[in-house]
Amino acid sequence: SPATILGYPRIGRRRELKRAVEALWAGRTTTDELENTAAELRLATARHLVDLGLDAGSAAVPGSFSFYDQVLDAVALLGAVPERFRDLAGDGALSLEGYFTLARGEGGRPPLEMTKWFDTNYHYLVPEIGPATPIGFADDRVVREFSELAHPADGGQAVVTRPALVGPVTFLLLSKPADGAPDGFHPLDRLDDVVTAYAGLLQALAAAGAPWVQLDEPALVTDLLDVPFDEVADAVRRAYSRLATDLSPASAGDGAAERPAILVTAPYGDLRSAAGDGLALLAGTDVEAIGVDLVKGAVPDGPVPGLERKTLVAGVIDGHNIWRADLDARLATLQGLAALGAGAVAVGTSTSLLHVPHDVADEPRLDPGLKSWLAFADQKVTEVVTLATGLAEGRAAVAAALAESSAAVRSRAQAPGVVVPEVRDRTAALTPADAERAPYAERAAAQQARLDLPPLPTTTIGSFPQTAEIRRTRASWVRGELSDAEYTAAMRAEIASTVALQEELGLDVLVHGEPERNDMVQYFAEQLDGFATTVHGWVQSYGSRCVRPPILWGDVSRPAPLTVDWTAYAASLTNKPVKGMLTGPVTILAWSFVRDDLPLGDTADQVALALRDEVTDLEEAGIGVVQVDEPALRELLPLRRSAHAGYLDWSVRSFRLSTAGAGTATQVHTHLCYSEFGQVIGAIDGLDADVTSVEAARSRMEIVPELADAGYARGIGPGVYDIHSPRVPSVDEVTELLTLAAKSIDPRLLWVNPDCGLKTRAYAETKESLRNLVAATQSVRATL
Ligand code: THG
Ligand code: ZN
Repeated sequence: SPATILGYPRIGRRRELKRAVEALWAGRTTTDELENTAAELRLATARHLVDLGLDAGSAAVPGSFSFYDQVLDAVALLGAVPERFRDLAGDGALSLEGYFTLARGEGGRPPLEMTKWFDTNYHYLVPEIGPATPIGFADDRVVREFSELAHPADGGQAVVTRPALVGPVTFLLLSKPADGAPDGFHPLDRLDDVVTAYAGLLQALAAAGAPWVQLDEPALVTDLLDVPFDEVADAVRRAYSRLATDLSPASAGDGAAERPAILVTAPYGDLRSAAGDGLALLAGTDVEAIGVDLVKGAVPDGPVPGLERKTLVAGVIDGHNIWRADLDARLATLQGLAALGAGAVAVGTSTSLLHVPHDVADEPRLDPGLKSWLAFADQKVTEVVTLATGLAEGRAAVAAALAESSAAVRSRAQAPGVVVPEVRDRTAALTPADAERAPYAERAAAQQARLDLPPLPTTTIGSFPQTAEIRRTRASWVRGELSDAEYTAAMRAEIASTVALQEELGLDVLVHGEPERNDMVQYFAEQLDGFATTVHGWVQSYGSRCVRPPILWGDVSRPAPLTVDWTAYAASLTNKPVKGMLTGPVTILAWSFVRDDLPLGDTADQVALALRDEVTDLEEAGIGVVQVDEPALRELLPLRRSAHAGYLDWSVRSFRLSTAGAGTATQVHTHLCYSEFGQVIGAIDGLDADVTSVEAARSRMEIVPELADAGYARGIGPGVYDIHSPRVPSVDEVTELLTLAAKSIDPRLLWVNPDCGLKTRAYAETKESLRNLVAATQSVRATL
């Protein structure tokens, strides 16, 4: 039985691609050099996957490379370039530089918008499609990448890959209408053009000798794209009837193949929903193989008509998390699939391995016990290969590997720290009252009496610019070149200068600036029991940017205060209120690898209680304002609507648990970003924070009336300037936005702050922008 994976990390084991791409952007290399580096990386990766056991000759190795993003790759393939960038696509195809310009913008031309990819921490670029957007088979990069590995120039091991692309239906469902598109236009209206272009690509791949192509259609597992299932189903039937039925397949055997065999995958969830059955839909097309996610999804236990003519690629190995699989159980699942009546079963991953780091063996500092429970991308390839052998040849053929896997699963279940009775007792004893604070009116009065803030109080979201010097200082401390005392002194100096700057600017609620934090989740994970962090466990977040998600492996508790010293130091330097800064439980889970042996809601409660103790300690240190950030509240929203209520219940409860220990006179803030609030607007109110700051500048405050309509009537800080670019907003601009916001909500509830933290900004523009923010606030205050 064949083994395959749906995709492999492309950033490189030591982030080679990140470095090469950023070197081009910095002008240190040429596009030719970057193309060479990328080609070497692709060849080495393909051969590495063959060494790990994937077949070299039968398209088991996916061609899943991307310079930046797979959705942007589809834009380039189609030449679907937005009007403002049209000059970059001479005869239809974008140059590599043009490709990066779409991703990064240039001068007055904003880049494509970036947004979350399904329920992951990966971000894709949103295509802009209108009635007149050019769409064709504009770029044969995919074919060249196939040929380069099938006929390597060095004469070494050839690898017949399976080019993996975003499918035509998902591409259009993730697109937004281009500026100027008429009302009622939907990108899906361009399906026929996109399919014609994909048909051209498939013909070119067939001519180059590609036996298989992979088209990813995760749009089939979500209800969140606001297109009814019937319309999606119609699009899938039309697309695959043209690609699979109308083009003659390789298997026709008459030597006139117009296309490779087609694998359509549906990663990230369940194909079946209340609205319709995506598995039956795909089984009714003429594609040769269907990839299903058997980690997040399930399949029926009886025959599916049409499947007898297809291969089912059973995604039994989790591409989105890092736990070593229980191979015995997985093999049983695979054997049970016989009831479906598929023509053949292949073993695969549930999603691309893009979301996990390369190799556990690269983590010498991880505890050996923990290490034995983990599978990163390379270990997952081995798991897939083992299961395929077991399925084909029987359990006995892989008995040793099964035994080893079972032993790891058992050792994990029994290991100290995985279940900590005191932690379990504490969550078991929770009652609804633990998530309740006094009524808002009472809190607001007590907080105003304590803080004595002016109308339209000004503040920032928490982080101040992370200068190269701050990063260097932290790095030398981590390497042991700087003593703890030297490090503390350096951070305190930074905090002192940040506090002085805020006083000089005239801000009302100050922050310490977070110079000591690397990442807003990793910083907490490094200090909490139950988490481990990695050295090389980088995962692509967007473009060349990566994160190292911590591993949440055991019951969570807080051995010592996390932030109190830094915050209290800042407070000692000023008479103004200083806001303590914490990351909320949902975001800590969303940006970590979470355990699979405890419901997420239970884990969230454990994290919430650790944070709750931190809030208490901050209060005891005299801190009167505490912000608990939840930028990822929307990210974990389940893809199926039927699961929303359950998710919102535990996520909101855990946030409230983390904050409800605060006294009535302590002001609780929260911060949310990434604008897509629509689907969680009720939950924002449910968080019961005294003040909520949100990203709003680019959407011109439209969230303010939306929140007001949803009944939100506590403090609200709609961001008045976009921190994602170095542009300094003028006093007039900020004044206008504030005036606009004050029209749709009681001005007494309004706060003034930037859209998000200032970590990625430089001091020059930060100072100027905040100065304008304060000036605008003063002029609007005068009108109240
Ligand atoms: N932390 C984590 N996840 C996130 C964000 C975060 N997901 C959403 C959003 N923020 C993604 N944004 C970024 C922004 C910057 C970087 C990564 C994700 C980044 N990374 C550095 C890099 O790749 O060069 C490495 C970081 C480091 O040196 O520690 O700049 O804030 N978890
Ligand atoms: Zn933010």
